[in-house]
Amino acid sequence: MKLHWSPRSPFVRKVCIILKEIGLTDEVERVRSLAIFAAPPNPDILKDNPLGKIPALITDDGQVLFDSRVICEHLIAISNRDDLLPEEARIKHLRWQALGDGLIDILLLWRTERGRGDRADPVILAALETKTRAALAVLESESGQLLQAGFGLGHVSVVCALGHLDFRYCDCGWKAALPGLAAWYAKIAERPSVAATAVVDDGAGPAGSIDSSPSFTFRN
Ligand SMILES: N[C@@H](CCC(=O)N[C@@H](CS)C(=O)NCC(=O)O)C(=O)O
Repeated sequence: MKLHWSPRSPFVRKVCIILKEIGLTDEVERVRSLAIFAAPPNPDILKDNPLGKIPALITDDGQVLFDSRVICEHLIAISNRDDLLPEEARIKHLRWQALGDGLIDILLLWRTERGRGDRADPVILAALETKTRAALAVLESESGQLLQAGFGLGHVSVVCALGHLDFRYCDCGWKAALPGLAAWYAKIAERPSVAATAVVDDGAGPAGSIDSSPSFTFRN
């Protein structure tokens, strides 16, 4: 299998966590693929994914799979790890996945908009901040359920969203403001598949030109 991959991408990390969980990490050739929303699409990615996004997985029988949701479901289906998306908790996990993935989308858009400097639209910036706070508030209110439920696809997505928040907004203070979620995150971060896939900035691409200092702070 071949995976369009980046050590910074929270969506790629979802796939990497599932690969670790099912023991297939070594079966995958990782291709460092630079995907930037506000730049011309990478032709190497476009060849496999017309949306120009990562992750995209090319399976051994030549299927090209995207996006992370489809790839994760495919990997779970070919493994014997039904517990990662159990029938009786399927909707619960898919909903958490929708929330985690949606939060990642918002955080990525927010950074892109801020990267426009003086041309950034204050209405868009404010809307993205409001949605970020709202999504995190829901996750805080559900942190007890996250803790109790067996580890699965929903957790994967939420932990990747929070990892991305830590990566790009490390000083925003969410852990002090959202103690239930922070406690769950600290526990899940010890899980081998989560620990082994921690986000790493390899410095590739023009990302350094975007101001990545936190633009918001949590207050209780
Ligand atoms: N819904 C997609 C989102 C993938 C995504 O947005 N990936 C980012 C990298 S983290 C990307 O490729 N961005 C480039 C672009 O949007 O053109 C998924 O779950 O895989």
